[in-house]
Amino acid sequence: MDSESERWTIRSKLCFVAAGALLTLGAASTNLVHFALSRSVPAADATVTSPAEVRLWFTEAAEAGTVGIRVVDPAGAAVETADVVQDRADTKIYSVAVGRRLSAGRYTVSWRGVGDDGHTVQGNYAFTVSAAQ
Ligand SMILES: [Cu+2]
Repeated sequence: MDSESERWTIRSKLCFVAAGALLTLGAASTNLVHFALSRSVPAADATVTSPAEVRLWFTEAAEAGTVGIRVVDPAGAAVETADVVQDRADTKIYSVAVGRRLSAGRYTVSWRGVGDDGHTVQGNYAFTVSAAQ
């Protein structure tokens, strides 16, 4: 784990701890819901043909320049992707074009971003590229 991801992890944990404390105090409101992933294409755990892009819908627009999207192949190697693009019509949507046709197997998408509360949030999910294409 490089120091960059370590920092994400530590900050995310702090974020969850802070939110837990606030919820305990009965201060729950939608403002306390962190920046999060709401939907994706390919969807989590979906089986698809090789996607031309990975598109993520977040619960809010992230702070400028903070969204990272990485795709990792079944062997654990990074798949080459283009720069992250924020959708102009819906600023909560971010995508990356996939640089090559993906062979069959299970791929992991790792994402991160900084929301309104200034906390870095990260997550990951997997999808499968089918052999029959
Ligand atoms: Cu937070």
